[in-house]
Amino acid sequence: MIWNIEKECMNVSSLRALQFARLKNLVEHLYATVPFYKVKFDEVGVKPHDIKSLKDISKLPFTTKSDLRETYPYGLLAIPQSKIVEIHMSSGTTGTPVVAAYTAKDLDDWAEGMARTLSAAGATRNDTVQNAYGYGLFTGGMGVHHGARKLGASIIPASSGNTQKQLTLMRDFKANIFTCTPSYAMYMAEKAAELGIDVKKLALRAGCFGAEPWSEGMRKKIEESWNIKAYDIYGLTEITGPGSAFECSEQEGMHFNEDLWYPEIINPDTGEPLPDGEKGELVITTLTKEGTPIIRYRTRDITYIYPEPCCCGRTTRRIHRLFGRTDDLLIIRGVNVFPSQIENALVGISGVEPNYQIVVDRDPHTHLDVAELQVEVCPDQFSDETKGMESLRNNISSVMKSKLGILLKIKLVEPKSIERSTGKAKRVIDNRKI
Ligand code: DLL
Repeated sequence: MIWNIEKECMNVSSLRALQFARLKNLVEHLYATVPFYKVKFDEVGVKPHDIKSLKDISKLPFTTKSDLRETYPYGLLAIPQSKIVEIHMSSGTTGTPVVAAYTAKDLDDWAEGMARTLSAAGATRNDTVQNAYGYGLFTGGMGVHHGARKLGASIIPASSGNTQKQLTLMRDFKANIFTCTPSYAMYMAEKAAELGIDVKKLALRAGCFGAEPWSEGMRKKIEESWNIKAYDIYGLTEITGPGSAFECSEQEGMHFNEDLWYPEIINPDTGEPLPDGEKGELVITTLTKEGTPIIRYRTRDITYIYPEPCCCGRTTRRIHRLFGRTDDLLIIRGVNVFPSQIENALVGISGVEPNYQIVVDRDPHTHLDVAELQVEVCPDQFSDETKGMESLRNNISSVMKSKLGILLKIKLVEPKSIERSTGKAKRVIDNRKI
């Protein structure tokens, strides 16, 4: 269902006019009020009056993660601090955290993006949404929460973890929609089977999954295990958390809420803008954000924008399911591979679970990369019999070779031995960087 027909199905030229008006406002405001942006604009010699059309956005400088880190905590605030009502942050596991500060109006826009997302997955005010994204500084929990409030649904703010209780809540409160990372959805299904709970008999119809890379193969697996429709949803702390883009019932790419957040695709090596249909790095500008607005944020996420409109009736452009992040790209002996490609190949192989980890090392003598794919064998297939395990290993190796073009060392591991995640799963251990 379409939550906001006026905005989501807007005539394209009116949408472009709205985006331009918002961009112009933003640029003028930031140049006048945020010293960080004034310096950046002056460095590239661009003034607000140079932005005469939407296309001129490409004249503006990019903002990067290190810019955000260097201005921690409040260097990008574009409004008096007294107007800030909520603060979120990235986990900061790889350095200084990145801060996003919201005014009441920003929260309303975020809720709008998330209400559109939930509505597209079929949620209505009569439904119960069980939210198993983590609550706290992470944007997943609160983002879905604000959106479900706006939608008028009943929310179970379960947060992540406590899996047995999650399943009890789902059953007792007859949740219709649930939200969490795809890897947690898989883990929950596994736990339910252990506890003898048939999740297919629950009242669930759909789930909104995101916050980490996942594949079409994984979608099918989740849909089958739970007997639901599984929707891909996208967002990031720096821009707004979940709600930036979402799938509709066509499940053919994610509609970008582009009246609020403007997407571009650029060549990650040159920074040149790419036309719709071409794959590159997603760059996002917040068009209405008051607290910590961002111009041309380099997400490092790789995707393309569909050149043709969706048949659902929405006019907002769609981004393709994410291929991966520029910083997650594994270059193994010169071949480029994203972890989600490995996952997609893996889910088609019988006898193994889609629980995996890739360990990459560099041989100290040959200086060549060595990648080991650790895969869990299904409980009913696991045995001490070497022959059976050997043929499974060979099968995985040849599927990887033919689908990805790389030779991986395959290590079969015991069922349930790879650590489960209730949030974002860690799929890659790259020892080359250490
Ligand atoms: O993960 C926001 C979010 C929460 C999105 C809940 C969807 C659902 P961060 O922790 O800042 O924010 O991580 C953002 O996660 O740049 C992508 O690399 C990745 N990501 C998010 N959604 C998807 C997705 C949240 N659907 C980073 N597919 C982004 C693949 C995703 N990767």
